[in-house]
Amino acid sequence: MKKTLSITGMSCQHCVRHVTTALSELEGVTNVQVSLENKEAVLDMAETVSLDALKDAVKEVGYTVTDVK
Ligand SMILES: [Cu+2]
Repeated sequence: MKKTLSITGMSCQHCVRHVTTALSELEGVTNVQVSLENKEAVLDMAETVSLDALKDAVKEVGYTVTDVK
């Protein structure tokens, strides 16, 4: 299942790396692609992954998910 997360707070490639790592570490999440320009993360996830888990992982490293599509 492909998801696109809109994320606020990312300002440089360090931020991109933090978010990429945080999301990639979640069980069932793969192919994480974070774009600084588009302020979003695109990823594949298993149906067992909850949207809250995605949001919490991003929040824990200091950024905010504003939308999930
Ligand atoms: Cu940064």
